[in-house]
Amino acid sequence: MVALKNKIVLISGASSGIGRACAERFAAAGANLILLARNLTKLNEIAAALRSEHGVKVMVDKLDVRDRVAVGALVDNLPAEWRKIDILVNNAGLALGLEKLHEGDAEDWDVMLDTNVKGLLYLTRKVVPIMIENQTNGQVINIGSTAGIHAYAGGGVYCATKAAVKFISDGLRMDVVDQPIRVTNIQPGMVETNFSVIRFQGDQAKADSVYEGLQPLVAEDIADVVLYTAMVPPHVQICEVTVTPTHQATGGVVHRKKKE
Ligand code: 8X3
Repeated sequence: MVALKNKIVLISGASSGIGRACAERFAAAGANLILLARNLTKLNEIAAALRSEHGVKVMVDKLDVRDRVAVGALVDNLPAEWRKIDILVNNAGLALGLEKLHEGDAEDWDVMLDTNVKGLLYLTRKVVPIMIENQTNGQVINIGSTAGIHAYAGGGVYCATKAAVKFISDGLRMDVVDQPIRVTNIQPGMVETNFSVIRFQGDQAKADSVYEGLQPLVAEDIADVVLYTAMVPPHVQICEVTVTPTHQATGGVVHRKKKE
């Protein structure tokens, strides 16, 4: 396995959930981190904790990946010591609403498509050329979803964004096949983070009901898979990983324990 000490890992959406758990796992492995998210206060707190706990270097920046100009400026203005990005974790993403498509909110669609698809594209477009320039076994690790494999009712647009992540990953893998760069799409099923709370605009009871009667994954379960993916030898490419809780077979096929 490859040591991650002193590697540079850029993580989008790093202030919570899977992104934050990835930051913790990579820091524990000795990697230096560029953490990006909209919430700079949270990022600063996380960075301070990781620096003191693991002695790694952490750079933070406020970034909304939907802002193409800001993404470009951030990458273009990275100090030289931070420019040699080894691993890009495209994690920023969200689901909004669970209405029927014909009753859905077009503004929610814009946010999901702009963040999950276009934001991922903007960052990838800026970072992959650096990896090619450096020829240092770069890795792009995208956080897709089981929602990108099977659609579910009320999730049409969200599922479409995650299907896009799958096909962007597959297309990029072909485009860099002549380069020492690996591309991975990790497709988690149900992970209990703030994902459902955000989807239901802060309605905690509704969010809790998503995971009722089964043990969902936690963010660290996915971060462990991300870390493993980042540690395989340079001749190994993990193309796709699907991870679900034991009692979730596919998107909608779940077994829930009945309440006593
Ligand atoms: C999250 C998986 O099934 O909750 O991407 O949409 S699901």
